[in-house]
Amino acid sequence: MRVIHASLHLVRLPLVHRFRTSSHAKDHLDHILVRLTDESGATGWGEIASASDPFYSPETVDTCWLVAERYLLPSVVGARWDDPAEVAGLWAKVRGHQFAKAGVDIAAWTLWALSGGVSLATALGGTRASVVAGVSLGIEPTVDDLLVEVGKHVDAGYPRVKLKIAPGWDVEPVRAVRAAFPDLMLHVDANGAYGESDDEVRALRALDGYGLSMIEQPFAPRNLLAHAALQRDIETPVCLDESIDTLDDLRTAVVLGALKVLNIKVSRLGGLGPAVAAHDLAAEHEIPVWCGGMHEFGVGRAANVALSSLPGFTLPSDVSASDKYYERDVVTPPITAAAGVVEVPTGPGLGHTVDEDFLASATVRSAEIAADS
Ligand code: OSB
Ligand code: MG
Repeated sequence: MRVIHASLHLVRLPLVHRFRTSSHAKDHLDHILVRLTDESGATGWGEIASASDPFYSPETVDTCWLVAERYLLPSVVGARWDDPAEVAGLWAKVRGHQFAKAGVDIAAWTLWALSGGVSLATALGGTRASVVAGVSLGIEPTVDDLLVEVGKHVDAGYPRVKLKIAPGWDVEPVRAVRAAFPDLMLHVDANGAYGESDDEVRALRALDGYGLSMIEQPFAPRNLLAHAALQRDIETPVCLDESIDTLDDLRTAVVLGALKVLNIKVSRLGGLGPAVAAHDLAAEHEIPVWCGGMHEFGVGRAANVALSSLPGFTLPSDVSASDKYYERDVVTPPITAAAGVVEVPTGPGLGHTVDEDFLASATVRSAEIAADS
């Protein structure tokens, strides 16, 4: 396989509902779509799902654009490779910048699957025909507003709800949601907002009494020791998200006892290849995994669905339908869920077509990189 042309498309979509986490609030998102074209004219799409600001990860849309345009795509365009797992080797000297790498990696996988006539899920080793989706709900202005949001998604059939928490917005909303929905599979995600003060650790320990399926990333990303200490004190599994950017991070966290559950995000790990490797390593240690999201547009969302079809993804993934976030998605058909279940496409490649006319109308900026000969 030889990619002879690549393009980047900065695309803006409005969100149907304002999303607030411990660090920020968003009304629209800008993601970068990556298109790779091979010698036969076949195209593979990927998505760089970085946030605009460096609050979840150090990367931003602007750093991703710079790194993809200056380093990643020039190393891929013109190079020969047989397997998408080799593509990361083309940019091996580039440290970090996982989100930027992930977008190009996804495009290479979708192009390869399409050319081989297999679905992306099959190319990755997926075994499930459908995946169970959960929803991630942001911090709401009031507990009553939150209860309305939870009710809406429970009514839509989603079997698992995750709530964003932050110091001061934790025990009270969790108690209210648990009282209203006693049997709901519920978990919380702090995005690293807690410190190790007595008050903040006490609040986290208090959450142990609400039958949560996990507490996700309570402490800062590099603070594995605090996660290990909390996990020793509580029954609820600690799940790591921001702490795990590489397989080395995962190995260290396992040795320290810093997690019982892993959130696998394609973007955070730098692509589908490393995401599959993290799935395999977690399985060796009997750590259940699920696929986290970054409010992906349809391209990244379809890649998350394909990944979630691997056997170790035994917990519901953040792969809710496109319409939870966007009025109109960049792919047709959009990703849909019925009673909280998303079917895994069986057609070649991504299984969804990029709507190029709509994409053009929502594109803010683009760039092209072509092979010299
Ligand atoms: O921590 O999982 C997170 C969105 C932006 C940044 C971080 C996170 C999230 C989500 C979104 O929870 C989940 C989704 O895409 O449905
Ligand atoms: Mg998270």
